[in-house]
Amino acid sequence: MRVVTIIPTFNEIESLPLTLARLRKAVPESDVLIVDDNSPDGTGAFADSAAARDPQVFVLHRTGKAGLGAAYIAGFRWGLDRDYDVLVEMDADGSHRPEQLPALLEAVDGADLVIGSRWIPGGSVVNWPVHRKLLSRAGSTYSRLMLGLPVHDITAGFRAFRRGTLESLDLTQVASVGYGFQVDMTFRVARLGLTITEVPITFVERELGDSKMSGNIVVEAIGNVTKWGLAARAAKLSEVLRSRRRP
Ligand SMILES: Nc1nc2c(ncn2[C@@H]2O[C@H](COP(=O)(O)OP(=O)(O)OP(=O)(O)O)[C@@H](O)[C@H]2O)c(=O)[nH]1
Ligand SMILES: [Mg+2]
Repeated sequence: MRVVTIIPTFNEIESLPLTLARLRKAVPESDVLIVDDNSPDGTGAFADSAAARDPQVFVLHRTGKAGLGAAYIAGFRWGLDRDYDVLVEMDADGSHRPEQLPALLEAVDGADLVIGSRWIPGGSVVNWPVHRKLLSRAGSTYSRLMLGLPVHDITAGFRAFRRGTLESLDLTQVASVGYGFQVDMTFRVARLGLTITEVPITFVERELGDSKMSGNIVVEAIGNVTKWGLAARAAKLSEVLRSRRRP
C-alpha cells in the first residue's frame, strides 16, 4: 500500500518542522506532500530544504493563498497522478497527531474513507474552551441530521481516502473552502454509497502560529449544509410525488 500524506500550509514555519519530523518518525513508509500557498513566512523554502534532504518529501508550490480545499484538491491530483493507493489529509499545526495515523491506515483497509473523529467514544480535544467544543459538536450534529450522514465529526480534517474514492468523485465540482470543504467531501462520498469509518483521535489545539479559520468560513459551512440538506429533501419529495402520480 503506497501512502502519501498531504499537508497544506500557509504560514506554518513554526509548526511544520516539528510536525514533519514527527510524521516521518511515526509513519516512515508514508511519503509526504507539502502544498504551500506561497507563504510569506518562508514555509515553502523550509519545505524545499526538507525535500532536498529526504527523498520521501515533496513540495507543491502554489501562487497564492486560495484556501484549504483548493490546496487539497491540487494535492489529490498530484497523488493520483503518481499512483498512490491511499491519500491522507493532515494539518501542519500539530492538531492531528502523526502518532495516530497508523490507526487511520489500519482502518482504511476496510473502508473507502476513514475520518479521525473527536466526537465518538475514545476521541477527545485538548485545550479547547467549552464554547468551541459546543460549536464543533453542534455543527456536526446539525450536518448529520440535515444531510442524513452517519458521521459524528463531519468537519474533521484528519482523513485517509482510498484512491478509488477520490477517483469516483468529480473533484472539479468541489468548490467549498475551510470546514465546508470537509463537509462537502463527506457528503459526496456518502452519496456514492461508499463506506465511511470513524476512528477516535485526540485533537490538540495548535500551540504555535495563527489560525487561518474565520467567521466567514463557519458561515459558509452552515449555509451550504442548509442548502444541500434542503435540496436533497426537495429532490426526495418530488420523487415521492412523481411515483404517486404514476398509475
Ligand atoms: N495551502 C494552504 N493551506 C492552508 C490554507 N488555509 C489553511 N491552511 C492550512 O490548513 C491547515 C488547517 O488550518 P488551520 O488554520 O489550522 O485551521 P483549523 O485547524 O481549522 O483552525 P484552528 O483550530 O484555529 O487551528 C493548516 O496546516 C494550515 O496551514 C490555505 O489557504 N492554503
Ligand atoms: Mg488548526
